[in-house]
Amino acid sequence: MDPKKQLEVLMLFGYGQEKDASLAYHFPAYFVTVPATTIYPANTGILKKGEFFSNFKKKHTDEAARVYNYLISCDKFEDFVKAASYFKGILNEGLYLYALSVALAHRKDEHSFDIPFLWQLHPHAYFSNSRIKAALARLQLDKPTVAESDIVSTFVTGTHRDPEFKVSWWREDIGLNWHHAHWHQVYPWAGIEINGKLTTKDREGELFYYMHHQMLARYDAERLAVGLLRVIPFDNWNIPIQEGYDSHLTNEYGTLQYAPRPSGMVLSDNYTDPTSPVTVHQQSYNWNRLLNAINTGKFQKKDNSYEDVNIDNLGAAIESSVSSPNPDLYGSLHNHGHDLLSIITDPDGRYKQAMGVMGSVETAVRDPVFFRWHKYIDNLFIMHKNMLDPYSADDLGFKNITLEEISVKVNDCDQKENVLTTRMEYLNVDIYQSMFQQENPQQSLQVSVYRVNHDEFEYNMKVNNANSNNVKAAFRVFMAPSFDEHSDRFGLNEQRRLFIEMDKFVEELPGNTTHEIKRSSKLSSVVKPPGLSIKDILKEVETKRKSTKKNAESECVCRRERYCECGLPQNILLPRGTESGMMFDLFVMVTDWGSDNCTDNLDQGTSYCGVKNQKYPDGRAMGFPFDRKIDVKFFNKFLDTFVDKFDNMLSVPITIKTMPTTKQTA
Ligand code: CUO
Repeated sequence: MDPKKQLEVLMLFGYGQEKDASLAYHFPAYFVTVPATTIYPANTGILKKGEFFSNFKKKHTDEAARVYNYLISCDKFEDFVKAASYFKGILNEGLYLYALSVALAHRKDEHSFDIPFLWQLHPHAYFSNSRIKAALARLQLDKPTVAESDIVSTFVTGTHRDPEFKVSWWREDIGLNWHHAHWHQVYPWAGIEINGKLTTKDREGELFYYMHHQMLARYDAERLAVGLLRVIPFDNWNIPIQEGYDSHLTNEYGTLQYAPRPSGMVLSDNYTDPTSPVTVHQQSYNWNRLLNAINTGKFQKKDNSYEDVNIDNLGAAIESSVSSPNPDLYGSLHNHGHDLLSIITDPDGRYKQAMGVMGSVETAVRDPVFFRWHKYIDNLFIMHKNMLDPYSADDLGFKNITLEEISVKVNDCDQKENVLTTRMEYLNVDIYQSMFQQENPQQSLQVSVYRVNHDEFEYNMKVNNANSNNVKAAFRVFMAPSFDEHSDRFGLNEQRRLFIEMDKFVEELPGNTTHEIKRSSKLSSVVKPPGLSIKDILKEVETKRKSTKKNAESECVCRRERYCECGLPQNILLPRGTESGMMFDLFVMVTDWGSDNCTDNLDQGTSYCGVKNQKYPDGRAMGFPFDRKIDVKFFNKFLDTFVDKFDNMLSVPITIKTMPTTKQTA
């Protein structure tokens, strides 16, 4: 890390605001006022400050893409900082934050930079204005700690009259929302410009399917635990949507409220911009064309040639990203769905209402309709997957490798083997140094968050390699609820869709031996490292500045060389379960990492974000082996009969118990 550059990056996010004289020596003069020059892209600064930026409106994202692609193209860091400072002055706040984040995720600087928690940069997308105001008021009284009344007001978005409120704590988890927003910054559908062409990244369309598919699987596990039905896809657009939602969020000035979405609304055409309306009919046409492509296995291209449908180009077409095989024909089904749902209460803008949370990747996950919309989208991917041949015995097996035992155990606890424990907890987070407030590094502004967490646990596995040589093996760890809404055991081809990826890691297995593996839950490939606040980053900057140059060089192992702010937050790794204990099937499969044809770089967060500027680090289909129908010749209705057929797989029933206690975490 170069401390000077890291500090400049923090400044671009708003830290400093040229007000802290003690830090002034760090700041180049060009931070103060940056004049426009003819080299900066035109058509920027169109979306006015104070308005809501939507990731699903083409005009907004096109403007953002002009900015981030310019920022990525600045070879010299100093030019990047100058340009970003200029844009900070003229752009809409949300658009600037998104464009700067995308640029930093894709620039090829010598070292990557630490980016603070998104809720610290943009707290209004995570906390209601009234909670932020209450915290500020406490600060002025010199009582920065969280008051009991504030903890209670964590539950402001609903009541138990609404069944969906039973799982609002999960949808509103700030780490989950951060994960979703960050994923879309790393994979922006408007594309990254390479050699003058807008492109998407390796397997971006497939990852669009898979990352959202996994969110659905996790959400369904939470719903089953509280007695709700699994998500019903939003596929009849002409009937009222029963599940309403009010986020209680506003813009950063508290002047515009994200529009609440009352129960019983019906989708209407979006005529807020009559020059480019988004209509429900058009969505139906696009849906039909996509169905036709899936059923025939062919996309029709612009020049009337055909391209075979695969999961990656299907993801690009449905989202739709710049890699869509034919955007004129297949439209923008997913993005327009978000858009229509976000303006459902004021579809032609006659009341000048702001959009609802479905319009932004930072907030969309909060709304129950997000999951209904994405289940509908997921169904299209499943239709395609269901048309593929099931995996063969060769695909599924691993010769001479026998998985002999698997189990899980909570660390440092008397809990029995194969019983995992979760609990709800309160966490105080500091949102003081945000983009929109003046700051004093000595102070903190605490807001209490109510969230699930689990006791750390360990996987224990025993695997035999009967080959004479060493073998590199991938361990694919999944779990899924064992019983459906009626307490009937899930059949495998239904349960398939509910398997949650828990971890994926590579081990070298010595020849002719039985190998014991212990793997900590903390290392999971689906979670991100804990993340850093602005204060944490400043502390690192200060340490680096004080260290000798030699030390600074040797210490320069940058934690963001990968996309390591990607992935689920640690606290959400395990489904919450129930007080009496919810049954899950833990499944582990060992595959040949040699033929999986990948790098060994399976680190935290890689399952959902890949590795920066490299190919996705797993050659198998995402979700393998559950992404395709399982051939009936390999099983007799249930998972255990499938596992019995293959030595390289095992499953074991486990229980997840949620403990009745809550605890305060600093
Ligand atoms: Cu992530 Cu719909 O794509 O929100």
